[in-house]
Amino acid sequence: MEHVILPNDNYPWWQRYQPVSYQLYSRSGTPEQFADMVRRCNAVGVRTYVDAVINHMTGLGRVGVSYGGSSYNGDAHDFPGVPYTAEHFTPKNLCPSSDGNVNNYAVEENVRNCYLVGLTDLYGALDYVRNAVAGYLNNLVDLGVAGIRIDAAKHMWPADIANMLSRVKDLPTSHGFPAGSKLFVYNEVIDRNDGAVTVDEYYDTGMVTEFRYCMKLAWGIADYGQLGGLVDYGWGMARDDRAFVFVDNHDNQRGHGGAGDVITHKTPREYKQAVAYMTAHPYGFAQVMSSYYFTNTDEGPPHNADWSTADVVINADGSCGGGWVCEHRWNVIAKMVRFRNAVAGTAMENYWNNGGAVAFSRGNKGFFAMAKGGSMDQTLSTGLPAGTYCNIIDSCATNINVGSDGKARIQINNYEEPIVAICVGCTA
Ligand code: AAO
Repeated sequence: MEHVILPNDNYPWWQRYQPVSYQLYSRSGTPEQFADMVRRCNAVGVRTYVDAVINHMTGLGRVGVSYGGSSYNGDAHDFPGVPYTAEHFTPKNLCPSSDGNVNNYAVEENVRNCYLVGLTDLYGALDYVRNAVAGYLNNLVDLGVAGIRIDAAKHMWPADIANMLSRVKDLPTSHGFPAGSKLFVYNEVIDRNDGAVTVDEYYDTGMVTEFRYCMKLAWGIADYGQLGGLVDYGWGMARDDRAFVFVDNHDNQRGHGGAGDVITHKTPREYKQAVAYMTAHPYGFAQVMSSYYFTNTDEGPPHNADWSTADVVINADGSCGGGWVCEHRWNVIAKMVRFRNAVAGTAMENYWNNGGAVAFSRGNKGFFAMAKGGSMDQTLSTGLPAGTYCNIIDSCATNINVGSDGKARIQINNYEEPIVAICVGCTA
């Protein structure tokens, strides 16, 4: 959507989190360009989901005109592009903090009725606001968008989100969705057992971000012995069918929300192991991150001379250039997505972990092994039917023979990509 433009801060990435209107103009282009992208992606089976910022509008003090021509004035709560005026923002008397900002995560009303880092908080209880947000979401649905991330859902009342979503229509069959398909929704709720708001409150409005997972996975990659305890329901981690998991996200990879103990593309060897373990493991709905390189944590994406977002450069070998990391194109990560799809719906079995290497099967469809130091040699139960399989990670350069007892000798000798993944029906 249209958002603030901040030249004095060199157009930081977080401009986008200060909405001005629901017109689809942004630093990435025009509504027509967006609609064209979504249409072309749907045509080749790639779905689009949108980061929907519906908790708030711009920060206080932000004044200007956005990409589509809509003006904004944060202090006056004036956003004619929607339009929203002062009456559409959460009444001050509902926020229990002294300065009007979120400053006490132990108090539910503070988290949900106050201004998150000074961002003007929409009053989601109003029919007018619910309708305006639903209008935005329905426009996305009409264009063929398949899902949304609800930004700062933690700062919205679940009942308000539920009401907004109840006004959203089914996905259009004209874009290839089966009749009756619903918008895919995940709620951004940072819950690290340290506040009044917990992820389970959002199970009725979609999936929930599981930030404890980033931290526990980082601990596990540092010390394989801890990988066995990755999912800890005693810790309040989200139900398996609601958990939205990821190794890192755009905030915690650069020290914003929920940072600390997170593995990122900046340590590629560890990152590949973390993504491999996440994609091999059955817990939750897994998101693969795709980033751009940065040195300054406010720095926006690669840009053109006018600061609009630059195109992604695709090199001859399929990797990205021009400042784009494209983790999703890294060999291990792309291959492990194939593995995850091949074993979908199966349980984790035959779990084995000696503190330096880990292995498990996924039903009778796949088997995964990973060695922290780069090498292992173990005979293990694979859960697979007898036969010859090949390691998809090294593009089938090595074969693995599973005997009639389901066991196989698993050897790893690869420092950079110390992973074996075999699956029924998988080839190079
Ligand atoms: C910018 C400027 C501000 C200015 C504001 C308004 O930086 O100085 O006041 O504009 O003019 C992004 C940027 C912000 C930026 C904003 C708007 O990150 O810097 O502000 O755009 O342009 C909380 C929220 C969570 C939020 C996160 C950043 O709960 O929803 O803060 N994430 C989303 C987006 C994010 C975006 C926004 C929301 C706003 O993903 O990119 O902001 O649209 C605790 C709490 C968390 C809380 C964090 C950070 O977390 O539990 O709920 O997240 O603190 O305040 C340990 C703890 C963990 C703790 C964490 C702190 O890990 O275990 O619980 O430390 O990092």
